[in-house]
Amino acid sequence: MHTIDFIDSHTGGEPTRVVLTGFPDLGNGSLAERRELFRTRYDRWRQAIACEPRGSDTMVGALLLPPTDPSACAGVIYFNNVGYLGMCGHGTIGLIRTLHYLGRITPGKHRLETPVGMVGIELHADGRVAIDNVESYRHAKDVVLDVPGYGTVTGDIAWGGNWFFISNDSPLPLTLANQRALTVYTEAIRLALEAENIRGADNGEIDHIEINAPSPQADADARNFVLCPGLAYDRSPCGTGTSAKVACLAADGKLASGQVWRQGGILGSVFEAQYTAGSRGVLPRITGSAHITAQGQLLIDAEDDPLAWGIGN
Ligand code: PYC
Repeated sequence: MHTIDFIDSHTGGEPTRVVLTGFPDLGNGSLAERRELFRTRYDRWRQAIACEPRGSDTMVGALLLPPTDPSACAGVIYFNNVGYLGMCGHGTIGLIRTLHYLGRITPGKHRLETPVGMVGIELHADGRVAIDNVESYRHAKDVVLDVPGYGTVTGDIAWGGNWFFISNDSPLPLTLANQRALTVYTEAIRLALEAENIRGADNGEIDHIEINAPSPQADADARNFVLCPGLAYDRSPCGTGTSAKVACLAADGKLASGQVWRQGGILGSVFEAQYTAGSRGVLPRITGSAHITAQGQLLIDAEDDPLAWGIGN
């Protein structure tokens, strides 16, 4: 029987499962190297932790690891029901909240090592977490897609720690009641990008689709609907998606350095974003809060349980 200690939290409704102990040794390489080892040798552990019956298609796992750079408070590899994420904004807010809950960090400034680079963190005394995300930039503007069943859809391609296609075109209002239809729509966009072999700057797969609309709530500047790689919608406003969005707003001259952008998600939860100029795009700061929801031990009965390693896709 394998045992894995974990803590769950949610950030604006989107869950994060921090894996504390019980994972196979991934060595001392860079986070990118350890993620590759995770992917090639231990992928079934991802499935066991993130997929049903222990997880779900919304679950983002955060494997807590020692950093290579001692100035970082931790290293992390994010994963979900279908694979691995470069960075994860809501997951980082959940992870920092978890480290605070465990008494491992106190309010103040910290650094977190991820496979796509070092991320600055500020844990506020009231529990809010600000992330100085990786440099974010727009790669392509006004990309026109022919999306079967929907017609022409125009959007930008931007990096915020993951690759995003960001559009204001929606056949329906962005409400929770429409989430199934919005999921089908955004999946059709993803398939159209794939069919036309449209990819990110580094040939990276554009595996997040973000639709934006004017906000129906007074405390946000816009509302989004974000389709994640595992085909679940992000319950939060999506930290990396907000970073990519801010990069596009900055590139269009619609958001000045230091100005606050309040990004609402489909549940009405809000992330605050602002940026300073970077060499290629913007250096975004995303602020949000998370809440602890569970602490426990996952059990993997590899001898006896035919679904011990989870239900993969
Ligand atoms: O908050 O960056 C994010 C994120 C990515 C996928 C789900 N949430």
